[in-house]
Amino acid sequence: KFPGLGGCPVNHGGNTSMDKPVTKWWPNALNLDILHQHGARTNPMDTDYNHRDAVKGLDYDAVKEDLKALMTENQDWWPADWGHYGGLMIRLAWHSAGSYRLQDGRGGAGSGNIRFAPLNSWPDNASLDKARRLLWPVKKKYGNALSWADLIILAGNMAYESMGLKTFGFGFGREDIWGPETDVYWGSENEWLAPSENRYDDLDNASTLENPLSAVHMGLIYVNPEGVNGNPDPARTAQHVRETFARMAMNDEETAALTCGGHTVGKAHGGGDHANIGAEPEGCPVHMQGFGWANPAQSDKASDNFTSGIEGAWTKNPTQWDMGYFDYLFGWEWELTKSPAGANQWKPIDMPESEMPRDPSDPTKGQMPMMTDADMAMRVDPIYNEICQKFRADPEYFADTFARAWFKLTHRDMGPKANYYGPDVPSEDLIWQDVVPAGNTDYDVAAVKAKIADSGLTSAELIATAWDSARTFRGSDKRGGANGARIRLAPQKDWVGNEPERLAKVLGILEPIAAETGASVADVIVLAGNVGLEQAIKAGGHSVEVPFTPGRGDATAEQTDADSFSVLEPVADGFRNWQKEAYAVSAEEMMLDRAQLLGLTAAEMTVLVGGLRVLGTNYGDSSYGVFTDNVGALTTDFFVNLTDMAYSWHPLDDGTYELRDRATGDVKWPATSADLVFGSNSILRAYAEVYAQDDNKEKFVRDFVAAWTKVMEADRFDLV
Ligand code: HEB
Repeated sequence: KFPGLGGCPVNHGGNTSMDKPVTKWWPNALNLDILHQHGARTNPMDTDYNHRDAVKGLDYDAVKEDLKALMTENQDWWPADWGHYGGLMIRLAWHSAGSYRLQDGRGGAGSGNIRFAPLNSWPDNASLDKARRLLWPVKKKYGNALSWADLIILAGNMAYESMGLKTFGFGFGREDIWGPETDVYWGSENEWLAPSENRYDDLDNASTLENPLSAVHMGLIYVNPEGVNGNPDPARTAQHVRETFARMAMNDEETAALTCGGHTVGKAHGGGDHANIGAEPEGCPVHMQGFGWANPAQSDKASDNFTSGIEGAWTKNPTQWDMGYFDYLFGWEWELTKSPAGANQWKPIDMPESEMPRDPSDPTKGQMPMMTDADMAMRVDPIYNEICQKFRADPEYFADTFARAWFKLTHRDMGPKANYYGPDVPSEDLIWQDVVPAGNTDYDVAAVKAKIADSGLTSAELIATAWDSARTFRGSDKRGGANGARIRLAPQKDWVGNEPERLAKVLGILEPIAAETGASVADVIVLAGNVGLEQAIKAGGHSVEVPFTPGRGDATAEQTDADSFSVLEPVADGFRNWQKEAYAVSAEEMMLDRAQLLGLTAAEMTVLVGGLRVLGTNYGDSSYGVFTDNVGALTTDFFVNLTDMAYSWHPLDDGTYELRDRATGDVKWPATSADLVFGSNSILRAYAEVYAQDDNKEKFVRDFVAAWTKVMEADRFDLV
């Protein structure tokens, strides 16, 4: 032993737990880790694993049969209510899908993220670990062909089918991730279910909920079932139901269908005492094996299951798809009461035992049904009430509206229909799928390029237009992008960020070229970018070809749900050094967010920004960050000059910066923080240095072209 080396002899120099990240000292640094999630290092599948191909090998009918059978195979460690797990499986599917939010497309069922923190441990997801353990034998049996993400939604569908609802369809295509998503902002609170005031400007105005959040509390999927901040008031709750569901792209009718159809089956679990319930899966001691919310009062009787603290079923026959929800909601008067666990809920006045649903573990006994405050909102809110009356009068209409809304809920984050596979994919096109018709591939690409080159448009105009058409893509829900050429339709053509005048001029020239050559406008816009880029590469002294794959289609206005496109509007674009107005969030954070949605790595973001600056494609032709005297040539000048100690850097009062000649003090170039961050952030600087190096001039061009092509093709789901 070396003298002086006392203390613990065990080597624990590895930073092995989450409480002391090495970067904790600088909490304001950019979190570039969000660009590097779910890589080859986390994925245990073989490198040639292809989910689409794997699904082809699945015995789909057998999976469906196994799932239906599982619904009624009781397990003593989590007994089935009335011998049927359908309600639980539907809640699992709904909570997986329900984390989706329209504003940034994040959340949703598409990745199996509910297996990981924080979602696996959200208070609102209590007991859903039981549902996944019940599904495990099916996952184990069908293996790689059946992702958890697909399985969870399919289980919800099979639950409904086994209870008598004809579902609208099912698409495979959700590939699992293997660790927590690090990019999703779920709110700033440090306390589960912290008061809603934290995330609203004005709690009486539901629309003031902080964007892009779509739940009223940290750790919840939507609204508090007991009322706003736990205070029952169905009319007030209705406003929050409306807002939170709108934030996942659901209108009033879909919202009412989902809520009523969801609670047509299953029950709430609150027979015990919340205080005795153990830790959530992520917080459990090792011997709990991630089996959370341990309940000391649990027996082999389903009536002991504890989840939300609310207790009771919503209908008389909670294992059947029927109209029972409306029969209760409108057939009885309701009064406020408390569950055995002390939760606020509503109870029917003077309901005889014969009218009640059965006790979940004893069919000889009736059990008092209940409504949550959110259910009462369906009755009390005039709009929801009217919709419910329509449903009540027309059970087929209710079933169809529900089935469609359920399909949308469980598939919306998968993007266009090209991403679904399997025999149950519905053939009907749905407006929210952002339909793009198949495009022509049979035209003379070289001839189109020649016409573009002769059009008189500058390379900067060509490149900026192509970029603008593609940059709306977001991998979160696979919406946006160049395919469909929706940039020529309302609302996109009028977005300030698209420079409507320049756009109209460019499209006025490109659209006739498309018409003459048989290429789609979408293809011509991307090709135009490539033509501009090839000119700039040549001007920079290199010859690198920009790849192109024809086949994009042109969507029509009828195929475009204009309202739901407003969320794709860029309010800032660090790649074109622009923001619509001043925001509380920094320009570089917004750039990072966009890069993450585009699926870029930090190196790709770096090479794209540095390249686009010298191409002269800044918004409004501004000179921020254009660190070159040779605008329009694709060179490494941005990086060379950013890292050159010949210049000094100076903040100005308006929030922008200047690079000055260190010797003379002369102002050389203006800059924004979205430029300077590539020199100040040590990680980005490392990439900037790579591209400033003398030996990487050509690598820079190749890397730029690769990243450019990745963005242009991010939405080419048809290319698989
Ligand atoms: Fe629901 C359950 C709430 C919506 C489906 N929910 C439940 C509960 C609660 C609630 C609290 C109980 C849990 C326990 O277990 O305890 N929800 C709610 C709210 C809302 C809702 C607040 C908003 C309005 N849901 C919903 C939807 C759906 C649903 C949308 C679908 C579609 N839920 C459901 C189900 C259930 C529930 C199925 C049952 C579960 C069992 O059975 O387990």
